[in-house]
Amino acid sequence: MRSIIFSHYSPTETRRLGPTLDVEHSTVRVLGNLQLTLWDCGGQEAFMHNFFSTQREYIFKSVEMLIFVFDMEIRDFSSELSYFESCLDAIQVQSKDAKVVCLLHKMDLVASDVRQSVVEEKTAELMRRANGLRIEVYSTSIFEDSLYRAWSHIMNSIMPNIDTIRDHLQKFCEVADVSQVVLFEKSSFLSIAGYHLNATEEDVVPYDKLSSALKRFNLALNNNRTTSFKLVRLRLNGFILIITNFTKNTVLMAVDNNPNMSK
Ligand SMILES: Nc1nc2c(ncn2[C@@H]2O[C@H](COP(=O)(O)OP(=O)(O)O)[C@@H](O)[C@H]2O)c(=O)[nH]1
Ligand SMILES: [Mg+2]
Repeated sequence: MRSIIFSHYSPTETRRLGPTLDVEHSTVRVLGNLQLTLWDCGGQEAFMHNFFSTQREYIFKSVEMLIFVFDMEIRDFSSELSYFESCLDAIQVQSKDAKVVCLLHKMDLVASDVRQSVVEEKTAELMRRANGLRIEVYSTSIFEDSLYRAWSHIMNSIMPNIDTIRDHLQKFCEVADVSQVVLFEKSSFLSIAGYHLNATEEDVVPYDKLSSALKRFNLALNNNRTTSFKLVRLRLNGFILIITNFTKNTVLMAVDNNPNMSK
């Protein structure tokens, strides 16, 4: 997930990545000067044991968000649940204000006819285990748009000033007299925020689909990863869509569902 969102890998290119051992630290820059520090903690038993004993404070102190990834390929969900509970215990002591997100990951490996019931059943079980603590659960797959839905949410909920950005987008939408605007972070294409005005629900383009489509489009344009697109303009019957570089670190999409010639 990290390689796709922050290092421009395609999903198939991640096949050559080996499993994470111990803790892999990485720092990604988003929006220019916002620094996101990711600690990717390997899930093997020996490492987990250390995280909860000798490394407990080192791992769980000063955490802003705990993201617990459940691998849907692993059949033994109950042992994963007991790790999850141990994480919750540790985080509540070491970083009591940390947000908690659970990802039901590799969802593509679950048969499509049982996916919804699997998600509902696992979400209910996680809520029970969280015992009143606020948690959010997303299903994800590196091959699907769901990856962007979950990670946009993750980024938005730890980003400062998100409400101010939303207010500005609302004003932009009104002043430019367009139906929808969405702001994307330029390197990851995660959606930061959006606003729509006088647009029916079915006219509103879902952000996760946009992020995923933009990422694929950019990868296809940009095999050597040195350039990025500057402007996309689509004019169809009763519909104009513009995606453009906006600031140094953002890309803006604007959609007008009721264009008239005077605009
Ligand atoms: N089918 C499927 N494979 C995935 C997904 N995410 C990661 N992988 C594969 O899983 C393999 C190892 O990655 P990962 O599970 O992250 O290893 P970990 O570090 O031990 O958790 C790689 O070959 C990835 O391509 C997914 O959503 N679906
Ligand atoms: Mg890994």
